[in-house]
Amino acid sequence: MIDLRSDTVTQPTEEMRRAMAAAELGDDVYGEDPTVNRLQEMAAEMLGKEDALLVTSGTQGNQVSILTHCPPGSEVIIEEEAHIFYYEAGAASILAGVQFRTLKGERGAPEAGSVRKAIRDDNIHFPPTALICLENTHNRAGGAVISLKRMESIYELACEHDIPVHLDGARLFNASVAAGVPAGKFAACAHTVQICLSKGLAAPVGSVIAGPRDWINRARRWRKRLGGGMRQAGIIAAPGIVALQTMVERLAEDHANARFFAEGLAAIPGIELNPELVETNIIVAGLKKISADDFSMALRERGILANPFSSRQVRFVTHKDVSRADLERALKEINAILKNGGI
Ligand code: TLP
Repeated sequence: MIDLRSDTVTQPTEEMRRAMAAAELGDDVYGEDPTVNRLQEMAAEMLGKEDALLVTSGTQGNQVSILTHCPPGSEVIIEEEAHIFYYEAGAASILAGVQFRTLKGERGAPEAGSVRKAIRDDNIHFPPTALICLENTHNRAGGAVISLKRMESIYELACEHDIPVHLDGARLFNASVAAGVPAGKFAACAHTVQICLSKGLAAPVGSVIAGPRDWINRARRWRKRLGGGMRQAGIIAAPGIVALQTMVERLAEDHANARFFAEGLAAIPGIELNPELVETNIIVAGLKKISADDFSMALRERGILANPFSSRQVRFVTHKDVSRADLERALKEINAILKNGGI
């Protein structure tokens, strides 16, 4: 199977497996796991934040962040297709008791002007605005990179209004490598940030949230409440360290492969796609004559996995476990499927 459903499917490297076996461990609920502590220090430094915290997943990292930032009954400003709003099963409304104010984005990025308009005045009728969320790269915008300039303008505005910014940086290193901007520069446009170790960086489990020290201390209690206080978690942190040390620059290969694949797809009649818009490792292709469900099923029969993205769109994600040769084969199969008038 050529698995293009997500970069979450990546297998850990041999070095990661060795690091897991050799990891020095302790009970992390007591703060005594030296490997977890090392990962947290490393992530905080890379992101230019005071402190960091290992969490079980990107979703847990985002939710712990919202819980730590927002009182119940407050409002979160967010782009309308952001993962936190679109794909986290309504967690923030159940857990934190917040409501979302969604904004239209331009390739995932709301305009600073629309963010300004969405910030609530102090009025007894209104929920107070407690948080602004950004996502970089933006998943449903096809892995689009939100420019540093756009992030800076939103951050500046948020600071003027004393509202914190949380960055869902599940794929922040993809943005960093694609834009040639250090991750810390993007992270500097947010008070808190979540990064995933288990996507393109290929660690098996885990995310890290980073921010001010007192905020991380409060977040640690929320993580505990959600059952995310893990014990000998160095087993998970060890491959995370290898991921941060060895897998970041490699993301450029995924981006080059994605562009190659997008160009191949765009040349196939029946596919609608502008390869120039593929900036990182996510490709969203439009289908002219077949539904996404039927197309995904036909792909599966030919040994290729991809996720439907909407009724007429399919998402492909490149990662370390798909090669250029795999993508060439996938293009041949897709050509054959669409030549047969669909199936
Ligand atoms: N995204 C997954 C699915 O949930 C859609 C994927 O395959 O892309 N933020 C962003 C921007 C994400 O893309 C994801 C995962 C998360 C957060 C959540 O991370 P996990 O899966 O670790 O909870």
